[in-house]
Amino acid sequence: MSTPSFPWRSVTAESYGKFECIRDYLEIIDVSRNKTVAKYCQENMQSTTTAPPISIKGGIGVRFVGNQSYFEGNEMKRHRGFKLSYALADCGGEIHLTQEQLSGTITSPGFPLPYHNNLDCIWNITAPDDRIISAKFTNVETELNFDQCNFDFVELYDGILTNFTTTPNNTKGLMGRYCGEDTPTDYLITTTPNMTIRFHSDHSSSKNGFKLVLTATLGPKGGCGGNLIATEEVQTLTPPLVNGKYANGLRCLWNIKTKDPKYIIEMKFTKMNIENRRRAEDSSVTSCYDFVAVSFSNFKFEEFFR
Ligand SMILES: [Ca+2]
Repeated sequence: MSTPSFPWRSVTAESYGKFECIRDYLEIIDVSRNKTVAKYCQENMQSTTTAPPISIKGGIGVRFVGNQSYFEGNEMKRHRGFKLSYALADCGGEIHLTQEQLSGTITSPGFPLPYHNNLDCIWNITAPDDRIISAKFTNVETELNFDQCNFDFVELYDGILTNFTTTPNNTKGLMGRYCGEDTPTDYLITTTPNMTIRFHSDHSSSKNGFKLVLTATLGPKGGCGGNLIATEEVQTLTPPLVNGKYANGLRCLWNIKTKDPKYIIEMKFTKMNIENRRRAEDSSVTSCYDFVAVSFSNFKFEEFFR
């Protein structure tokens, strides 16, 4: 992905390419297709100094042509040229969540630029041994196939996959396959400290891709979440505590039930000491950095976890 930055004046992005560059210009070439994808010069850049980012699969050719000035003869040019940045867009890799860095994000290559065709990106995610991994999408926008979601899709697996095949039928440990334009509200959580994520695109048609947030949380074995049974005896519930304080990066979900549905569960908070800060200036619970939420069983509880 490259982001050319120009000292020149330019018109809006929509106008790029409408003018023939007849004097000095910069040309961006998709090497594998041997095709010019953008051409920039003073004639087609008049009101902005930056051009939209570009995502190219394979090699990028950059051609800069400085012709003799019409008005300046052989004198030094008065213009400063251009500056662009470039980097590989990750298509898979190893992600190690640690005690110091308990969360991370994964996106389709070049997100939010449209992804390329014929991709098969595999990410292996590991967390500390006492943790499990939760994943929550913030964006999904891929080509939609209603039947099996098998054109372009994102798959999440519980565990590190071995003997991974590139066919879209590997269901061992599969927690979910996603495609289309509805961002899922699911809160996907592994049973192990490992997760595998696969992004696949077929030979044609692409959209903007996906972004998801990963968190290495504690699991039910660590006192974070699980199924509880309410009895006539009063029981207490707290988050997992270390030296009397809860840890960072937790996503705990408890389900409290009765053995017989005719009973009613009574609950009350007896202590509350939770970080008193919000992400933004609004009053919703989900804007809090740390929070506890209580819901009935038919409530979309997953939406609380980001
Ligand atoms: Ca496609």
